[in-house]
Amino acid sequence: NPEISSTHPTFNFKEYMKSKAKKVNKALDDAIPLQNPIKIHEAMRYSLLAGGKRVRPILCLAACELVGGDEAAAIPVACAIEMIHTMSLIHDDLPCMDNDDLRRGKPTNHKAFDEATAILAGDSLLSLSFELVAAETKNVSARRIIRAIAEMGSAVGSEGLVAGQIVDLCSEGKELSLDGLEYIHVHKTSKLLEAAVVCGAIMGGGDDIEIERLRKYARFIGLLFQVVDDILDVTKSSEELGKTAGKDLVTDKATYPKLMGLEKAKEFAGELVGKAMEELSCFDALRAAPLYHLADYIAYRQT
Ligand code: GRG
Repeated sequence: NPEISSTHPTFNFKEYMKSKAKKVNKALDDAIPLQNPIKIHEAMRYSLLAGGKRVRPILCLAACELVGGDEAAAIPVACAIEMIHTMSLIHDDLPCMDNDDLRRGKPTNHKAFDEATAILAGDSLLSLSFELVAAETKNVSARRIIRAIAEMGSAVGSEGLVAGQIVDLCSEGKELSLDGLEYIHVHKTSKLLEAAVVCGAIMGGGDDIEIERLRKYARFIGLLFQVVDDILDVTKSSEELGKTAGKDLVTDKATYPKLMGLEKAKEFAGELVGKAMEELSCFDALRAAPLYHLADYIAYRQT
């Protein structure tokens, strides 16, 4: 999108993403040494270091720096959020859930290892995420660390990811309304993106007004992420099939294009990216450039 690049001509988004992802990958690698018992640490590292886009930890670091914090203060929580995300992917792929064979271009954890190991790898990533924030966060007050830990907990539990997953599982084979679909996405996707941004702002020393504005920004981009995912599913499979109707228009799964039509879904995505960017307007434009670009990237990505 050339519009967003002309707003911040000095900011190189591609380089920014590359350098932040490199730092995150190094910190994740260091956080889990290949120690005894080898099998569990191998399984944790297998999925964690499998090369995701690292959108959540990058959002976390960007929010920390936007409110004037030092990136180092948010590295442990950024890694923790990626660990929670990876845990949710491992568990989501299990035979008792989505039963998927491939993730991040590789066999899923339970295929590469076995089901029991995959469950345990997820459990230990979740546990380590909280330990890391409590034990490794430096130069941040205990109050702020505790506040971030509470955010993480509510994002994962029965009011967060787990809520989205259980409602998703229970609605299989049933007709979903637009509100029902939004509930699932807000919980399965937005909650963790929200925790990433909010925890970054907490560690960076943000005040309550800044934190709440960034929370709203994250909610909009979380929903945006899913609406765009649904649109890409339709447009990609249409291209592949050389037809006008894509995969989601012919399967049972509820999606935005299916419930509101492709054009309206695209309009909705446009509205969400606008609303997300509006939440950034009170911040210094240059400092907020990474978060503007991240919203833009989520809206206009092709994969
Ligand atoms: C067991 C406590 C506990 C919780 C897990 C399984 C589950 C509950 C929740 C499912 C959450 C889930 C799989 C949500 C989908 C999230 C999503 C949008 C994934 C894709 O994210 P990307 O595109 O992936 O950022 P990469 O691979 O790039 O990181």
